[in-house]
Amino acid sequence: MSIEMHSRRRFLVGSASAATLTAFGTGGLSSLSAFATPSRLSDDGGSFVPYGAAVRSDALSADSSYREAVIVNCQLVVPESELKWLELRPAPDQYRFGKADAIIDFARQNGIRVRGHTLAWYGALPKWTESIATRADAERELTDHIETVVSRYKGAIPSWDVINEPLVDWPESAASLRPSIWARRLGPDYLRLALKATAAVDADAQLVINEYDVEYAGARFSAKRSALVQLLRSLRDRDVPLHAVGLQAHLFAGRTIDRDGLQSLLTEIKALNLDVLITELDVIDRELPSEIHERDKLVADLANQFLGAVHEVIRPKAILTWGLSDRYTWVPIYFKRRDGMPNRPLPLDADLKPKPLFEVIEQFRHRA
Ligand code: 9MR
Repeated sequence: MSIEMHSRRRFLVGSASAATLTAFGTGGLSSLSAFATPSRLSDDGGSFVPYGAAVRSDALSADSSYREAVIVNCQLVVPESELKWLELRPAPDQYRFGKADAIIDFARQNGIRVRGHTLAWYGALPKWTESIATRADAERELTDHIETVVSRYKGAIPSWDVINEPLVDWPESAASLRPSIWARRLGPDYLRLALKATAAVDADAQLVINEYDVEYAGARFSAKRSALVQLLRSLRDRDVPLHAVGLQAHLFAGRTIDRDGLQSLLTEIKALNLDVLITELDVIDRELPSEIHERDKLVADLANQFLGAVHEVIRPKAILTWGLSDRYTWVPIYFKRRDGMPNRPLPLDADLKPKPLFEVIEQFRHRA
């Protein structure tokens, strides 16, 4: 077994009950000492799975009821965009940390843990990265970025989606990588480089590969599962540090969850001694009926089916939804409803009231 084994590392549930309301974004972090609070993943023997959500810095700063809902409900947060290259790297020689710092400051002041998303992805890259021309330049840019960002947040971000969405939609094998600047210039080696660079800076960080479309029935999705397993094995065989797989779980109402396929994937992941996190759960409700009670129930049922299948094989180390409230969700960008009604993909409705999906997540968090 050559993958570093860090399954003992768990998210320690933050003391959200001791949360205090603090101003958001009032100057951000003045110095790195602000990150001194120990927040590494540690062995808490936790009796329940921490819940968290992707958060937006602009909404945290402008919307106090949303901010309160995050404090009350989340043990974990992940910046929805603020740690992506597009936000952090306006120019090759420039880093812009203000928005990410503000989220981390908010989390720290409220006893909430932070996950980092994401270091090596094909998406949300600034235009200038397209001009990275050589292998050596790509290696230098990727490594410098990881060293700068991960060291800045060492101790404050104990878990990173180092790699996001590495595989194409219908992969033939683990070699079917999405054509990003990293894959084009460095080939599959970009995965190893990114993971090793992260581990070199923060040996205690939980390193995660985050992927989507691994839960459904159909040839495309089973190809994705096989390629992902192959990819994980090849990293293990080359001693690449990796601790967990993130299942995004953007669940499409209208697609069928392949219970057996998903469970075989999880069994393979478990056999590799990797942990599992649910990282971006939400339910894309475009195809669901208009009536709200019925729709909310179907949304909850789908999540229940998915989490039930996962839980029979492995207890996830965390459950995060991609947003907390229907007030702030990415879903309508791509999946607007045809009846013109707002999407309802998340645990709290647009008035921040809990929906049946919230109860489903609560049940799984407390299941042994
Ligand atoms: O929700 C995010 C949206 O606000 C951003 O515009 C977009 C591009 O950065 O990314 C969305 O988040 C994605 C995440 O980073 C990776 N998995 C899919 C998420 C939804 O598209």
